[in-house]
Amino acid sequence: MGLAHAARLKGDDVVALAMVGDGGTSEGDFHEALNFAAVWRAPVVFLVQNNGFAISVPLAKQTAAPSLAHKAVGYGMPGRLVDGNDAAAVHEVLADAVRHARAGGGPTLVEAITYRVDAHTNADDATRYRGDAEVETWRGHDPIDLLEHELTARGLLDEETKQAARDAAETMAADLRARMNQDAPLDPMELFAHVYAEPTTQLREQRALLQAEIEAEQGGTH
Ligand SMILES: Cc1ncc(C[n+]2csc(CCOP(=O)(O)OP(=O)(O)O)c2C)c(N)n1
Repeated sequence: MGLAHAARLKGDDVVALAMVGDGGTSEGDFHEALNFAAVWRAPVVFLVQNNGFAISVPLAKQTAAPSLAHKAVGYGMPGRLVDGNDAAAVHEVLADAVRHARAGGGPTLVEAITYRVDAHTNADDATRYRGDAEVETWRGHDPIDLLEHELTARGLLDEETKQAARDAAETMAADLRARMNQDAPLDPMELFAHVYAEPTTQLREQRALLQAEIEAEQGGTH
């Protein structure tokens, strides 16, 4: 929201896309951003990826609204609900919202309905809070499979193009992993810099503790 507003003040032709999860819509920042965006008619599109869960918390415990898109009404902006597993539909709705923002119409709230078929992280056991049947149903609605099926049925995708897309994706992923592994190691002591102009007593104590730990480790006593 801030970026979109700043861009407009500077006269830059920018539309910002802000993405948030269903759980994220319960945060105060979400409401403040939507409110300011609508009041200032900022060129921003809010995309809520509603995958049903915030880690283990289901949507019913995040909101009592009929849908997350409904929230747009209260802020005074258009709200759109779209099948998040239908790539063409998502593209259509977002393109519309971007055109609306670019023309000075202000923000749009888009809710894309989807599902998180895997656990939140590898530390999360999703079987504790949902059934297998539900997961299997959604596996059958994989957005990439659906798009592939649709394009193939329309004669717009052949085996060669599919393989080229898979190869390009693999190359991109491998390149990203390689570049991440090349990141220079960070100095852990930097954790304490730039927090306060004058470090607090507590921060100085923590800094000394970490320094001692690092020195002990380097000295081989651990
Ligand atoms: C302010 C804050 N509170 C709590 C967390 C811990 N946390 C990390 S992810 C997450 C759930 C987010 O849910 P959602 O927005 O639906 O995203 P998704 O699970 O789909 O990635 C929480 C509570 C956090 N990162 N920041």
